[in-house]
Amino acid sequence: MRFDILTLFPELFPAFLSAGVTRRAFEAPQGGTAQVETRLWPLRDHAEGNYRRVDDRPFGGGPGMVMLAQPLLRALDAVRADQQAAGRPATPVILFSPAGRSLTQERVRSLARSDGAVLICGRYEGIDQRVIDAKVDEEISLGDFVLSGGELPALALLDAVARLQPGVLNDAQSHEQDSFSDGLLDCPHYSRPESLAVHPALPEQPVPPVLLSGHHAEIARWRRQRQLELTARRRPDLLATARARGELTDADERFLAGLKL
Ligand code: 9WO
Repeated sequence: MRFDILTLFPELFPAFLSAGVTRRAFEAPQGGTAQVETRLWPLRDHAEGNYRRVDDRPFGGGPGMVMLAQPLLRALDAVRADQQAAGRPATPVILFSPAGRSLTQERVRSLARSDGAVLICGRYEGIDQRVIDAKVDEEISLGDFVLSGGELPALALLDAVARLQPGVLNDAQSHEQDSFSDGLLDCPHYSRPESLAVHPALPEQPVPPVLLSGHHAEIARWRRQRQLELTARRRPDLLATARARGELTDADERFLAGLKL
């Protein structure tokens, strides 16, 4: 799969793509191709004139600048020509914007099984609307907040896709990477030491004893119950969805019925 990334700031990407467990997905093995190929398309390379302008003032006036349409259109043409020349399929064009639909793990899973996408990272006050109307297939939001550019959302999407590639998470985790696919929030995690001084004036904080018991069935039950409790308290909407999808067992329902929220 291939992600073509249109950005004014290509230098933001390499450090992220070469760090952590996802690096395995982004880096090509000797003489091979990466599971998640990324190609950066620096938009300034597609700007015209000695000044290589990529922004201009908004028609109608007002503060800030607008990202010019023409460098974006030329870069998109270059991506399509590259896809055609390589015999690769044309992939959907995605723009990151608070006006888009919220990114979900379901959309991440579908992208992780796809041929990839063309990611447009906007800057300034926004991109010329005519590019969105003519070329953008999908607008994706990460939430109701505003950033100064679409690069971080693009990296977030790439990270979410990369961790679903075979071999990125270990096999023990590979069912757990689906811990969102059972639609519930994750359980809490603990490690050494067994008793932790969090502050001199407070008693030491022990790990929940069941986790030290060695009773694997009890540990699994405790974890499931913490997932159910946390999801019921914080995200009752997710619990309702899991229930509607038939993902809650009778034991889950009995536990939830006994919870005082
Ligand atoms: C900004 C914006 C604000 C309110 C309603 C719609 C909007 N669209 C954009 C937009 O496309 N902005 C461009 C990308 C240019 C300015 C920086 N950009 C951006 C993307 N800021 N914040 C995001 C973003 C993307 C996904 N999820 C959260 C925020």
